[in-house]
Amino acid sequence: MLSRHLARRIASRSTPRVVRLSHSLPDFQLNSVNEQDVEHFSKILPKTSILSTLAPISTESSELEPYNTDWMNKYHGKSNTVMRPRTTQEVSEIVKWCHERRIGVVPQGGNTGLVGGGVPVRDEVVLNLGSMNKIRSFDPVSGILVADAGCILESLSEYLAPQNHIMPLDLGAKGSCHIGGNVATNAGGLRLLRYGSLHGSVLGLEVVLPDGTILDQLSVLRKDNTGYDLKQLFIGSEGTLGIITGVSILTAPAPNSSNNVILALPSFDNVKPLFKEAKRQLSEIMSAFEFIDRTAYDLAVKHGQGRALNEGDVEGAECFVLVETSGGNREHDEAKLNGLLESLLEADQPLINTGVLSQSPAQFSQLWAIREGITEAVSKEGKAYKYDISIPLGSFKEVVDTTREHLRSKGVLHDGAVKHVIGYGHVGDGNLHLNIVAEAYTQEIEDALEPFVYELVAKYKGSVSAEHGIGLMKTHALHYSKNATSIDLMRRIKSLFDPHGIMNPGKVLP
Ligand code: FAD
Ligand code: 2HG
Ligand code: ZN
Repeated sequence: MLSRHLARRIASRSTPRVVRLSHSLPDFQLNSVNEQDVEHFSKILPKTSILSTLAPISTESSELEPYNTDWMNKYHGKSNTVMRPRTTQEVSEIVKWCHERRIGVVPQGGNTGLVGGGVPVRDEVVLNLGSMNKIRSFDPVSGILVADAGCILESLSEYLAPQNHIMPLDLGAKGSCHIGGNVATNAGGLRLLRYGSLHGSVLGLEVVLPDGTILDQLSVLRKDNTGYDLKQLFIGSEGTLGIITGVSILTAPAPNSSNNVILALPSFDNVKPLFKEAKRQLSEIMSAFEFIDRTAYDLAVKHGQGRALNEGDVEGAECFVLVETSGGNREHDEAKLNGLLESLLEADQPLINTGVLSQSPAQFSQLWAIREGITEAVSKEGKAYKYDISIPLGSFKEVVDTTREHLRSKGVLHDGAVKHVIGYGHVGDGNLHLNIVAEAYTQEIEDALEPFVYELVAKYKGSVSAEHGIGLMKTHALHYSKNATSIDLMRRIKSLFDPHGIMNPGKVLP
């Protein structure tokens, strides 16, 4: 018998805490903002859209703190000026001035990034896109949505719901992250298995280039084979090539029927055959296949994410898998999912111990909240070192276990240092989230983790970033996933777009 539970969906948001930046700062020579600059900015923007500790604005520095601190409270900048432009024209004029004056500019969306890319390294100005939050157009026939880059992902989903469409991406940070930030980081998330990456669903972009020029490529065409596809360069460029101000994106028809189930597995070894079987039986209706190891599940429950499964359902479980189906016919889809569950439970050597199937939209959300809430739970438990790696699915557990053993051998796995080493993530995409949860960010732990983790990833011919990007955190590790020729080309592209190096300096490129 399958048991049933209630569920609740929680959108994540930041919880400010104080920490230090443990990286050595990258070297770049740019000018600081002075009072004449602020005077000039206040001719472009209303004073209410500028926060600056300098005259004539003179804001309290504490008001700039949220823009200088990342979601994890791991990275801290020292910007004295934050601007919140409302139009592309305003962005263009600010950037033009910064280009002429050689002032660094950090594009910032919802500031939910997990690699330190959205906050300044030193005293660059922050351009927060939060006031550019209008929907420009939506065509319910083609499903193409054009929106300002500062629209919050969840607001776009809410706008689309009555029009029977959904965004092609979804992530735990949906309540805060911006569509522009999603594009800039090429965010993956929970729907990538079904709808693919933003490299496919983004149809066009409007971008302010580092000299202030507005590049209008806000196409609403599905097909356009006219030479180099420039927009692709900005997808995943993490604000280093320009500021995305508008996004044209292909949304998907809302599925008529969605179901989910959390399966408890006695052994990690069963994940791979389970994935194969789920794909075979569910075929076109399988829309997510997410992995949660036992410690990650326990942390989610401990910190109130979703609602705990019954004791009996989790007993003896080494890990969990959340399977979602989305399709067009409730009866057909439920019959398929029930068929899968029955065959799994009735097998001679069952791959699962039990399954918890949602029975209502509320329960559906409650199950998702366990998986989506792990990041929030981890941040409540301690300070997290986060590695979002692409490796072969069969090696997920090995990587988590090897890392834990390595930390033990280095003497940092004990009370007062590393508390947990956990693994979870997007099995369907081969993307493991390896989180090391510690009491504090310390050099000793960082030295024990790096380059160890990156070398482990290289051993599996994986990627050091499956979805969160390089930001400030991984510039020194880029070479594990990109060869010298690729990095050289990246540098040349960067200097073509941004010869003075003002756009998000110190990020992505080593
Ligand atoms: P920010 O954090 O503000 O910025 C991120 C980077 O993009 C920075 O380099 C910044 O300079 C640049 N940038 C932002 N806006 C623009 C712009 N308009 N133009 C140019 N550059 C810009 N990521 C995933 O991929 N998958 C997940 O499932 C996922 N889940 C998450 C869950 C939680 C709880 C949290 C906190 C984060 C999660 N993330 C995930 C990471 C993060 O949310 C995503 O990377 C998100 O896309 C960042 O959007 P943002 O608006 O917050 O960008
Ligand atoms: C997720 O898949 C996000 O939940 C966040 O990408 C992962 O916090 C993390 O490490
Ligand atoms: Zn993820």
